[in-house]
Amino acid sequence: MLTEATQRIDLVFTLFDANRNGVIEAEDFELMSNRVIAAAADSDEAAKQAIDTAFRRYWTVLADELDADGDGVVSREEFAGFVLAPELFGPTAGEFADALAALGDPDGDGLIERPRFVALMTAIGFERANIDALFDAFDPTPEDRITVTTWAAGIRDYYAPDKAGIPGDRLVG
Ligand SMILES: [Ca+2]
Ligand SMILES: [Ca+2]
Repeated sequence: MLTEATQRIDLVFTLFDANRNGVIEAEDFELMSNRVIAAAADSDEAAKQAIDTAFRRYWTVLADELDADGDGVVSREEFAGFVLAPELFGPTAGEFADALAALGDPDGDGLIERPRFVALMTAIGFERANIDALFDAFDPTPEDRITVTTWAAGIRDYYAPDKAGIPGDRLVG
């Protein structure tokens, strides 16, 4: 496990605890889902449904794998299992990545404009300066757009324990 990956995991816990009560639970994922969908009001219903499904599945997998004492919430200590077994979340993160990237491209041209990217990432809970640094790391076009596939791949890398020096590290710090 690389230090960069551990730092990303810490950030993930803080992000997932959307209602800031110190544990991760179903309500946190409902909050994130609602905020992200609100930030993508002009996306079609299928894309909104897909991201809502992805958020729900993410919580279900998280609870199944990490809620060791079965109290229905994942504590910071229990979340350490995320660090030990990130491969458990690969497929879930992949589905989430595809759904989120699709939500960022309502006109279906395969490109995501910076304002859209900022709106979605802000809704999830990231800081503006880090969001811009990440977007820049994805090597935007002269029109200040990135491709959907670049973003989806970036989200997958973010959850990979053996990756360092990736664009997602711009979100840490
Ligand atoms: Ca919470
Ligand atoms: Ca628990």
